[in-house]
Amino acid sequence: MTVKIFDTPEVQNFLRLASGLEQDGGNPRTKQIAHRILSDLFKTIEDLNITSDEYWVGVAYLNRLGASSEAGLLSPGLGLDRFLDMRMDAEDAALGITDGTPRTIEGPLYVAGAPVEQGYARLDDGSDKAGEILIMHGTVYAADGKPLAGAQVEVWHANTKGFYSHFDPTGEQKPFNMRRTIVTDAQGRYKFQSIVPVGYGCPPDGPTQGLLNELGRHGNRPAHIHFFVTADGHRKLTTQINIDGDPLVFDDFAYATRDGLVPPLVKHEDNASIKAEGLSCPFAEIVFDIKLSKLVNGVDNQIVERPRLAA
Ligand code: MBD
Ligand code: FE
Repeated sequence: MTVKIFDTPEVQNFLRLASGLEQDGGNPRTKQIAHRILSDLFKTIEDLNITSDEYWVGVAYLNRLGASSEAGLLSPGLGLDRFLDMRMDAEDAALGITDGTPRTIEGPLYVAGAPVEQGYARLDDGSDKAGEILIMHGTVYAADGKPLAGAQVEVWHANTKGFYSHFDPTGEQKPFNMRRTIVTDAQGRYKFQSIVPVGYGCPPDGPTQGLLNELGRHGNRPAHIHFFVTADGHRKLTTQINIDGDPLVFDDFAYATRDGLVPPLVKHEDNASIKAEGLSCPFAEIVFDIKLSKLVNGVDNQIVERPRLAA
């Protein structure tokens, strides 16, 4: 049976009541958002004739999502992180801000407090024996095109199992393994040695993968490396590069791949190159320059504050 009650004064008044709009106190912005989301949900229930059984499946799902701390994982999986980026890109376009390295999503696995190094850092502790050595370097440029000395390049990535330190279910990684803050040298350069990461997969038995299964979607990301880049007078850049050649480069469950963020990965097997890096075996090299954008009317108009783990 299909009944239509959403547009009745009774239901419309009820929505205002449940959202606190008929009360003093509370937070007006929260009331506004709650009223809109609740209204859209009521309407969805009515339009799609969602049954009570289906509804309670959803409530149980939310409890599982929270209990497993996967809300920050489902969010990029459903494209919400990407949508927030699309909105920031559109804002930039409206302001005429078009150059600079493209932003892409932060993801849920950053940890504040990584060791700080000058110019160069070794990111991995050598314990991941399956790893191919990676040398990555580049120059950070100011909005005026000049190299930026003293910029902070925060970098974090997964190991060869696709696991991040501080979130590794095997417990194998030491704190801050494959996480560093590198301060650019006098020529604006950063450089690090690490291992080539492997792509991330959602926990197979978790609620995020569970919903993706219902949608007929996979929950995998191509191999990638995350960056925050900050410098005086500039907006913080949140971005990632993908490892070129990963079959999922343009099939990322979190939709973070962007043109300009898939730099070539060059394999070096000749002795001269190996020696020049002070290494003793073949390695992969990625060169990636970064260009920041300047503050807007003196402020970072797109800084994102969110709860983040600090260790
Ligand atoms: C990741 O490593 C990641 O970067 C994102 C966006 C989601 C899940 C795992
Ligand atoms: Fe990641």
